[in-house]
Amino acid sequence: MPTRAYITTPLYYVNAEPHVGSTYTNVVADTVARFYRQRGVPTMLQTGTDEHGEKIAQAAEAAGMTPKAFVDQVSAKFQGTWDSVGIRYDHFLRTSDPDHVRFVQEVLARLYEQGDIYFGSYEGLYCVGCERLYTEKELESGLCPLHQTPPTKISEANYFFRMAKYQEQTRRHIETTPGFIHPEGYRNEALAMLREDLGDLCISRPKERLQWGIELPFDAGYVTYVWFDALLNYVSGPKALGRLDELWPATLHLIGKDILKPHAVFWPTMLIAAGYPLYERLGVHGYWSSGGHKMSKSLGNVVQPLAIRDAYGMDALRYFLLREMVFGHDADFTEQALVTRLNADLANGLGNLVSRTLAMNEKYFESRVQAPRPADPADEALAAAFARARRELDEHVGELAFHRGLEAVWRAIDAANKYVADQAPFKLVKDEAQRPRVGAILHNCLEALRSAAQLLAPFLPDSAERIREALGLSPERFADLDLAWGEAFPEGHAISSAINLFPRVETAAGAKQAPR
Ligand code: ME8
Repeated sequence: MPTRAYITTPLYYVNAEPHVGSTYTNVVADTVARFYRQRGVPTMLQTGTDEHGEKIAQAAEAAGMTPKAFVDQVSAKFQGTWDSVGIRYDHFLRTSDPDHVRFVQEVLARLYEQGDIYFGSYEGLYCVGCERLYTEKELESGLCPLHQTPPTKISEANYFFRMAKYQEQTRRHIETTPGFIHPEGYRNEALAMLREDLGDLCISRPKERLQWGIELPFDAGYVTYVWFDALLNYVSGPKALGRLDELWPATLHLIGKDILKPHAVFWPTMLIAAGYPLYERLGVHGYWSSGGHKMSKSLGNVVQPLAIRDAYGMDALRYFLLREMVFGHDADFTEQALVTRLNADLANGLGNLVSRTLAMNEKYFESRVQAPRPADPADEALAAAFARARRELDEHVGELAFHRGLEAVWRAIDAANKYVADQAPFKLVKDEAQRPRVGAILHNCLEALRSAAQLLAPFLPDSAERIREALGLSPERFADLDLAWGEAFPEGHAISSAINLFPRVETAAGAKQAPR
C-alpha cells in the first residue's frame, strides 16, 4: 500500500455539460480515492473546471453570456453532477479561482526571470476544439483527428516557453521510470513524441484576439495559453490549501488519451523548469464511444450521466463504467449493454445473494444471527474465496485494472451463491435436527455479504451502505477490513428483513433521450 495518495482528474472545459466520458474519469478517480481511504492511506482527490481560452470564450458568446457568468453557471453544473453521482472530491478547483490565477502568474514571472520565456513569432495550424497546434503530420486528411474540423492557420507575435530545453530530461525520465505512464502503450506514444523535434511551446495569446485568460505578469497586452494555465492546477490546488509539501508530487494523474501530449510532454517540462519534482504516475484511459464515435461535447453524441443515474441508479452506472472498460482501451456505451450487466451481475449475482440470505434468516430465525457452528470444510473454502478476492482486488486496483478487480470479487460472490445451492439450507431446514447447521450456513452467508460489501464499497458506495445497514453493522465496524471471518456478528444480533438491492430491468429505459 502507498503511504499517501494525491489523485487528480483533468479540469473539464466548461464549453458544455458533463457526459459519460468525463464521468468515467471521475468515477475511476473516486473509486481509487475511496479504495485508499478505506485502507487508511491519507488521500486527496482533486477535480474541477478549466475556464479560460478561446473555446470557452466562443461558447460564452454563443450562449449570449459574459464569459464569467457562463463559466460560473457551467462549473456549478459540473460540481452538481459529481455530487449526484457520488464523486467524493476533496477539492474542486476552478482556473478562475484567485489563488490559481496568482500561482500561474508567479510561475510565469519566475520562468521569465530565469530566461525560460522569450518573445518570438508563432505560426501554425490551431484546433480551437483541442486548444492546441497540430503539425501537418498529426492531421488526418488536413483535419483535426479528434474533431474532424480544419484547423485555423495562425501567425502572430507571442511568448514562448523553452520547452525544447527540457525535452531530453523528460524523455530520459520516462525511459528510466517504469510505470510513470500507464499502460505501457501510452508510454511508448509519449516517448515517440519526445523523440521528435518539438520546438518550444507558445504560451500566450494577444489580447486583441482573446481577452478571456490570465494576464501575463510581464506584458499586459497578452493572456496565458489555456493549457499552460490549466496544467498548473495540479500544484496550485494543494498550494491554495496550504498542503503542497504534504501532497506534491501527485501520485496519480488520471486522463483520457486525447490529452496525453499536454500531460506527458508539456507538463513534465514545465515542472522541471519551475523546479518541482515530477508527478509519480500518469494513468491514461481510452475513449467511450456512442454509436461508434468518440463521445464528445463538440460532436454532440453524448450520454448524460444524470439521465442514466435516474433510470438505473448511480451504482449501476459506476459498475458498468468500471466493469465494461479495460483501462487504457476504448469501449462502447450502450444502454442495452448496461441493462444486461445490471441484470446478470448486480441483480442475479449480488442482489440475489443479499435477498435470499436475508429472507431465509428472517423466515427461519426471525432475523437473528445464529452461531457459526457446526462447521463444514465448505465454510472454510468460502472464507478463503473472499480472502483471495481481497488479495486480487488490491493487486488489480494497483494496476488500474478495475474490470479485473470486479471480476475477482464476483468470483467470490458466485462462490457464495454456489455455496447456498450446494449446502441447500432450504432443504436442511425441514429436518429439525439440522437447525444448528442451517443457522451456521446462514451465518457464513452473512459473512460473505459483509465481505462483499466491504470489498465493493469503493466501487458501489450506495449499495455497500445499504448492505451495511441491512446487516446492522456500525460504520466503524464495517470500516474494519480485517474483521476475522465469523467474528463480525455476535450471536443473536438483529439484521433486517430482505431488501431488493437491484431490481431486474426488463427493457432499456431510453435514458439517452429522456428529458432532464
Ligand atoms: O481536455 N471517453 O478538458 P475536456 C473517455 N480542459 N473520456 C472522455 C471522453 C470520452 N469520450 N470525453 C472526455 C480538457 N473524456 C482540458 C483538460 S487538464 C489540466 C485540462 C474525459 O473537458 C477524459 O478524461 O475536453 C478526457 O481526457 C477529458 O474528459 C477531457 O476533458
